[in-house]
Amino acid sequence: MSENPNHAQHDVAIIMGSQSDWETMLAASKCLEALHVSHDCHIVSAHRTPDRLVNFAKGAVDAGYKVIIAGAGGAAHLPGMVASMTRLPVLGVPVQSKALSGMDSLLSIAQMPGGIPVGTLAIGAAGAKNAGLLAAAILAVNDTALAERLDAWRAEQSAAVAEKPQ
Ligand code: RP5
Repeated sequence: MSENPNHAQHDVAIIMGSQSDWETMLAASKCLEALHVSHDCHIVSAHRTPDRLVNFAKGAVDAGYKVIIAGAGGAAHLPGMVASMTRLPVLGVPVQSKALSGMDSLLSIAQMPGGIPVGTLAIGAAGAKNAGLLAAAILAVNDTALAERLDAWRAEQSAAVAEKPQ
């Protein structure tokens, strides 16, 4: 992870509000790794590192990112604030909070006012995994090789489901 989030050239940026979010957001990174999608991961807190947030969001297009995955919990302002400062698609992952089991995160991320969209996924690791898959699907629109890898990943998933319970 580089010190300056805007130095590296990657298709996807995974950002999260805290080190404590990494356990959840790892699922997005693993998914992108499996599909060979270049990405990097950074801690960017809307509340604790506001300058880092502004630098990241305003520099994201020039840095070459095409999709941003942003995970946060509690009063989860990170995805919406990033979306307000970049035209790149932002996929928000509500991290499960201790106090309210992630309902606070979900509503904070999903209930954006009209005009600044955040694509909101499910609470927790399932949402992070799906954010990775959705980022790959967005990139696959203009990347035939990635589209084939995504199709193969999905076919493998289907093949792994038994017809009868064991
Ligand atoms: C949010 O506060 C983070 O996204 C995290 O989910 C939550 C708790 O952060 P820590 O207190 O664990 O650093 O900003």
